[in-house]
Amino acid sequence: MQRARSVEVVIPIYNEQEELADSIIKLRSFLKKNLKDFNWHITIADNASTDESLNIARKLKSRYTGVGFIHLDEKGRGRAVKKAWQTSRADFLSYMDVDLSSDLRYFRTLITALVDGYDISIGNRLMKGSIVKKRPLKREVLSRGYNILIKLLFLVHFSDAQCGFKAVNRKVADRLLPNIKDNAWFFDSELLITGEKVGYKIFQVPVSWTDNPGSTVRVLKTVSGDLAGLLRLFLDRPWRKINKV
Ligand SMILES: Nc1nc2c(ncn2[C@@H]2O[C@H](COP(=O)(O)OP(=O)(O)O)[C@@H](O)[C@H]2O)c(=O)[nH]1
Ligand SMILES: [Mg+2]
Repeated sequence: MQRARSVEVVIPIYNEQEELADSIIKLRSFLKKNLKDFNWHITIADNASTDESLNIARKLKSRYTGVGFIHLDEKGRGRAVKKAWQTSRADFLSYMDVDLSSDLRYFRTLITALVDGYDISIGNRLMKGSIVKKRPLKREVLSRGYNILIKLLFLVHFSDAQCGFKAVNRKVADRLLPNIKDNAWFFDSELLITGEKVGYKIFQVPVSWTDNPGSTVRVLKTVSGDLAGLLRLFLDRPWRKINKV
């Protein structure tokens, strides 16, 4: 019999003491029920939380099988996802936001796309078939504008760089990830732009997204980080130096 393939589900967190336990319990029972044919594991990836998050993560690890955590001192969601993916030996590496804004029922599709040969699989809130609830107009407009800019600058085909619901295969984790420089919010965009340019195949899943009002995103700071990141990629064109195989 073929060995069951393994999936790492990373939950990056920063000061999430309110939501962390409920989300992990919900996610774990979802995986138990819907990913029986995979060896799954959850990693809570905390950096720099100053609330009770780390203690809660510790308790969750000791109480539930299949749950672990890592802790980093420096902030940055990209840093946390990168470290957790690079530490894991799973066949497929995924991450999702702790607020479970993207409905879990799309998670299986995200992973089976990789089983079917895609290299990167992403949730998409802007494509036909997606459902978006309670998203503030400002975030919606910024998101659409940002993704149009990416298309114009880099002539790529994916259309939602920033949805917190993504997965990659082992090859991407081993070969592409070490070349991704951003450690904060631009990490996702850099991974996708560079990935597509290098020739990795990207699958997009239209998701059902319910916005969570407790955002950790500082919009202006994030926008300026994103624009600086786009400029860096546009000038450096790092994909020219990356070998896919
Ligand atoms: N590890 C880590 N996670 C972070 C950091 N900043 C935000 N996050 C997590 O990133 C996810 C998305 O954040 P959220 O505030 O929901 O973003 P929004 O939905 O775009 O407003 C959540 O799980 C946050 O806890 C950080 O510095 N480090
Ligand atoms: Mg959110």
